[in-house]
Order: sequence, then structure tokens, then C-alpha cells
Amino acid sequence: MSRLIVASNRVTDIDKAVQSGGLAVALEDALQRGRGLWFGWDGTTVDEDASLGIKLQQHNGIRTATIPLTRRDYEEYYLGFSNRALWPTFHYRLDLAHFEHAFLEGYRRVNQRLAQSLAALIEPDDLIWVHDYHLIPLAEELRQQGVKERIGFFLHIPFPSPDFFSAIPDHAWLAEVMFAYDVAGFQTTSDAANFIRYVVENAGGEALGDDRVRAYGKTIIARAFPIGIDPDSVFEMAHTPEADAHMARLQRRSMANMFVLGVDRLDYTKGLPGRMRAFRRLLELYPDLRKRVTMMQIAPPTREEVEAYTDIRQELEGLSGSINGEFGDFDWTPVRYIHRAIPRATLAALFRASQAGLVTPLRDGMNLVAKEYVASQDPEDPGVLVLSKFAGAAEDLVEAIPVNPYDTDEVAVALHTALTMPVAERRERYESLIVRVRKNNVTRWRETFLEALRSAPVERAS
Ligand code: GDG
Repeated sequence: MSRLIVASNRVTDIDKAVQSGGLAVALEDALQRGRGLWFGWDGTTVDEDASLGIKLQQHNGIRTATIPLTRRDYEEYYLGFSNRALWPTFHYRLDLAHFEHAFLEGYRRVNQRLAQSLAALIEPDDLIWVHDYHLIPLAEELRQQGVKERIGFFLHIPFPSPDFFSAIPDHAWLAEVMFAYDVAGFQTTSDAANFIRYVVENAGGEALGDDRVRAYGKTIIARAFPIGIDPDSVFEMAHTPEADAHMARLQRRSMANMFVLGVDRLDYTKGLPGRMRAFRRLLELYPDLRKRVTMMQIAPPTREEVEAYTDIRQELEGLSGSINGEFGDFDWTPVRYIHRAIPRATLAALFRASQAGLVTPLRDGMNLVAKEYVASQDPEDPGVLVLSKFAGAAEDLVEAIPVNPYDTDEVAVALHTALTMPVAERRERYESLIVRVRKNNVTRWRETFLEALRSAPVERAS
């Protein structure tokens, strides 16, 4: 069996990562089997003249190979090109995008250095799986190092429409390096279609059918592989005695008997201010809900060194303060806003305890919170998912209440529908949703991707 090598921007502490979810959980099994290796940045920064040597470790049967970044790499490659240029552009936020020549240089330099370190670890027949927007040129750099093995790429965020993609000053290069992969995976069919449309319209590419696309003299597979979760483990976490205790505590401590829950990294793509405005609108439109419903928003900090993230934090603090000031009473706080990460098991208990899950990103690759919300519910008394039509998850979770997150009134009305929905309809929606969450689970995502990579036609000169 060929060995799997996963490359992602950040290799986290495996033990912590498995507890908090994310890529580590998704790939744990595959990495444990067959001497897998997880390669990437170790999360530290060092001085320019420090050694950038590779560190090999082993945790839980998973081998990791990590390297540090210099402070300059961190500024240019990570904060700069990845998070101030690509992240906003791929999420349709050109107003927040910032392009600097030095960012691009840093991005290329780091990808080149990562490729040099990784190439030395690759053995014949290894399968290499590269993750996300930080590492788009990694395969091209690995090919420069002589790597002939199969390399796949999965983009966790949306691939924007060609108009947005072409706003990146070096879009032609960024599209061309995608063709060093054998398989390019996307979250949704519309992301894959956007990519293909770009190469057809801008690079004389040709869609050959069966998700094959030809451009720059090469043919690759560009296909949707919607990421999922492990629904059984989420359900179990939401139904432990500790989860029951959390729920009882929540009910005792609050006068309101209904909860609306939101859980998102504090990111401007997640639509958090709009969500708070919609909650305020709910209280204006339906005064009978006052004192009966509380909105809880968990929003752990992220990328705080990027300016746009400070702005969103201030906006959110202002909004929650003003809603609480306007509507709150000595015995009722309408909005509970928690700006820190909470344990995964507590999160699952909160998902289960809430009557409505509010997932309203302005754009999102998939949004795993939506799937975790469904998986946590009590089948007899399930909460209702209100889901933005701009989340990748909306392509599959069609029995959620779909909303346009830009339309405050529509979200408020959807929330009211969710909170007043009869139990028979809640069960019916839940039963359809859970079937989908179970079917498109994380194992299926991983296995279908790896199968596509293993069987991709390869036309490399040897
Ligand atoms: C990217 C794409 C795509 C959140 N708060 C806490 C916490 N979380 C967990 C959630 C969920 C994960 O973090 C977030 O995943 P999402 O998918 O919702 O969003 P991104 O972080 O933006 O992820 C996204 C994803 O990659 C996978 O491909 O779906 O579109 O943007 O698992 O539960 N976990 C804990 N405490 C928190 O406070 N423990």
C-alpha cells in the first residue's frame, strides 16, 4: 500500500488537535495506517538567521515533519498573501483584500522552501495530499525538485467566480500551478465549476468531461469532494452525563427557555454582525419572544494580527452591548457573546440544548458547524438549523431553513419559524438532514479523494 503524506500550512499538536477536531481528526486513521506523514509549519517563528531545520516526531502513531517560519515569512506568506490577499478574495471580499509584491514573494519563497524540505522525505509511490490556499504552488515546487509521485490538492475555502479570481494580480500564475496536481478537489460543485470556467475563459482550457480539464498542456481532475464530520462521535459527545449536566445548568441559570446558538471563529466571512442584527430584528418583530429567547454566540479569536479582524471584533462587541442595553432586563440578557474557545464536548452539549442553530456566513467553503449541529440533536426533540445559502453545506443540507444572510428581515423571520416549528416538522427535517450528514461523512470524503488520486491518469515524462 502506498504511503500517505499530508501537507498543510499548520501541523498542530496532534493530541490537542484530535481533541479539538479539524484536519487531524479527519486524517488520523489514514495517517496512522501505512506509515503516514503529516508535514507543515510547526506554528513557531524564529529569527532570520536561525536554523530552519526539519523536526521529525511521532504522536499517537502519526509521524509529523515540521519546520518553523521566520518572522518575515510569517508576515509575508501567512498574514500577507494567504490571509490578506487570498482569504478575502476567495470569500468575495475584494474590499478587504490587500495585494503587495512582497506578500507574493514571501508566498513563493515559503512554498519553495517547504517543497525542498518535503521532497527529501518522499519515497517512490507515496501519495501526497496538499491542503488549502496557503500551499497552492507546493506541487509545482515539488515537481521542480523532481517529484513524480501523485499529488492531490484540496481547497477548504470557496473557489470564487472568475471575475473575483482575476482580481488577484498574479491570477494567471496561480491557476497554472494548479495543473501540477493530478487531482484538484473542491468543497462544492459550484467551486469546481468556477475553477473550470476560469481556465476555459482565461487560459484556453478545455473541459473534457468526467471532471477532467485540460490547460497548459496538462490534464487534471477538478471535482467536488464535500468534506464531512464523524457524526457518531459528535452525537456521543452531545449525549454524555456531562452534557446532560451542562444542559441542566444552562436551564437553571437562565430565565429564557429558548436558546439560539451560533459558533464560529471570529471571522468577517461568518456574518456575525448581520446575525446579531437579525436577532435584534426578531425581538422587534415578535415582542412576545422577549425574555423567552437568548442568543448565545461563541466566537473564539483568530488571526488577530490582521486589521480586519480587530474591526469585526469591535463591531460585534458594540452590537451585543447595544442589544443588551436596549432590550435586556435585570432578569434577562438577550445576547451572550463569548469571545474564547470552549471545549468540544461543551459545544456539543450546547448544540443539543439549543432550539435553533444559526449558521449564517456570507461565504463559507463548507461550514462544519452546520453538520455538527445536526449530528448533536436529540432525534425526539431536535433543534432547527437556519443555514446561509452561501455556505457550501447548503448544497447538501436542503432541509435546513435556507436564508440570505444579507437580508436581516428574512433571517429574523426564519428564526421565528425555527423557534415556533411544531415537533413533527422538526423531526421530519432532522431525519432527512441526519441521513445526509451520515452519508457524506469525513471517512467518505477522505476515501473518495484518495481513490480519485490513486486512479487519476498520470501523463508525466519519466
Ligand atoms: C475551514 C473553512 C470548511 C469553533 N469554535 C470552537 C470550536 N470550533 C470548531 C467547530 C468546527 C470548526 O471549529 C470550524 O469549522 P468550520 O467548517 O465551521 O469553519 P473554518 O474554521 O472556517 O474552516 C470551512 C472547513 O475549513 C473544513 O474544510 O468547512 O468552510 O473555512 O469543527 O466546531 N471548537 C472548539 N471550541 C470552540 O470554541 N473546541
